[in-house]
Parts: sequence; structure tokens; C-alpha cells
Amino acid sequence: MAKNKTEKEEEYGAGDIQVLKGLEHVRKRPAMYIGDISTRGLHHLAYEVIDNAIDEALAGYCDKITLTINKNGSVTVTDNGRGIPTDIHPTEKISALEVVMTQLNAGGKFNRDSYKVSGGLHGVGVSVVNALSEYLEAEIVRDGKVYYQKYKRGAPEAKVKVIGNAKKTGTKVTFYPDSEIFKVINFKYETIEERLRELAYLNKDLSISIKDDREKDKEAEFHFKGGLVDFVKYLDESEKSISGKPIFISGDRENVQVEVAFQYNESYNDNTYTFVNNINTHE
Ligand code: 28F
Repeated sequence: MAKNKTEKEEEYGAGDIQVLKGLEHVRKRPAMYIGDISTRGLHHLAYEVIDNAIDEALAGYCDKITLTINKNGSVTVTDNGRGIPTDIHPTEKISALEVVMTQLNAGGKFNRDSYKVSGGLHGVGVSVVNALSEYLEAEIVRDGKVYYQKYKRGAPEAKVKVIGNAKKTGTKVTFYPDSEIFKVINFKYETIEERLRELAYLNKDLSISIKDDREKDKEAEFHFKGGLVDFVKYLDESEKSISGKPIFISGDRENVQVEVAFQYNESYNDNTYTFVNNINTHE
């Protein structure tokens, strides 16, 4: 005897079930997606959103990223890129924004050539941040309009709606980590500031700012036109260079770009930092 479909089931298509399953799995096994649910995993939520903005800069469309730790402990990241597409997805019949925000690995990173130069949580995508947030709000400025959608633990509260008009373009994501997942949900300003400073050195055409609205006078703006040369000067600022200004070498082989900067100082210890696609390859 076929079970009568309730009204609710009528609304859910196969796609929705798969989306709910995906986000459910993220909430059941968060450590599989963000490493752990300690304060390190918490900060990974911010890094994933930041890395999506960095991707947009690497694609050549964004040159300003801001991060605010809001009074209530949520985090807002903005970029002045093209804005996540909001058109209705041909097969999913929902806004591309909702696809990006609710479907695992739908962030396009996997089918964009920018993946070869972008890092992050190996691109698990912002849908993981969404699933692990009590709420997440996306505000997209694109095509002269401001689009908005809010999610609760990854599930959209309503369809994408237009809430205003604007000339610029860009993406703004605000998320509030879920205390059902994380024991500690307060972000450490210094931890995020250090990563943003590093990203600004590694991406010399980018301006990155951070502001902590929970405390006074906690803000910084980073823009290092000298890139790695400025990074070496900063890392070695307590030593006296014996090689004049840092030596800089750059080149590319088979479409892989490499940059090296170094200097010698009077001390006996050496510090070597290596990065691949903005990821600090500690080994
Ligand atoms: C605050 C965090 O997440 N910025 C982003 C874009 C721009 C595009 C994009 C993102 C889905 C499948 C392509 C726009 N126009 N900041 C961000 N900015 N994602 S995330 O595309 C994702 C699509 O593949 C974008 C044209 N192409 C790409």
C-alpha cells in the first residue's frame, strides 16, 4: 500500500533530500570537514569564508576584503567581487546562491580553474560553514540589486529575495557558529588578524581589514604592495640584514607561478616559511 505523501513531502524533491542528507552528515561528523570541533575548527569556519573571498580576488575581480567580529560574536566577511550568482539553477530549479550555500562542494571551486591556485579547507565549501552555523546570512550585490537569504543550521528559511538596489557588486556572509557543535564559539581577534596579515603579504594587490566590535580599538588594515619582500622584512624586523634589502625571485614553469624572497641576517638561526596556494605548508 503506497504511503500517502504528506503535503510537506510533496514540497521536497529528490534534490532536497540529498541536500538535507549532506548537511546532516556534516553536522553528524563535523571533524571530517573542519578537522576538529575545538577552537581550531571554529576558526576554520572563518578561514573557509575568507578563502572564498580570496578566490574571487585570485580570479581578478576583488581587491578589498573586510572581516568584522560582531558584538554578538557572529562574523561578517565582505568582498567587492562579482557577487555569488543568484540566477535560478538550470537543473536544481533554485537560486545558484542557495546551491552554493546548501550543497556540499557546490562552490564551483571544483569546476573552476581557480582551484589550482586557491587553498582553504581544500575547498569543502561554504555549505559546511552554513551547516555548522546556528544561522548564516548571505547578502549578494549584483545586477543592480541586493539579494538576501538566511539559513538556520544550513536549511534556508525562505527563498532568495531582493531587499534593495545598489550599484556596486560583492558578497557579504555573516555566520554565527552553532553552540550545539562547538563547545567554545568565541573567536580570537589575534588569531584571525594574524591569518589576514599573512594573506595580505601573500596577495600583494589585496587590501584586507579586520575589526572587532566586541572591544574598542581592535582593528587593522593590511595592504602590502611589496608582497613577499615586505613579508620578509616583517618576519626579520628584529634582525639586521647583511644582504641589503630582501632578494626576490619569481618565475613560472608549465603554468605554475613561483615567488621566492629571502635575506641573510647576523644571527645563526634561520626561519623558512613555505606556502602553496596561500596554505602554509609547515612540513
Ligand atoms: C564573503 C565571502 O564567498 N565570494 C564569492 C563569488 C563569485 C562567484 C562565485 C563566489 C557557483 C558554481 C560558480 C560570480 N560570477 N566571499 C565570497 N564570490 N562564487 S564566492 O561563483 C560560484 C559559482 O561555480 C562568481 C561569475 N562567476 C563566479
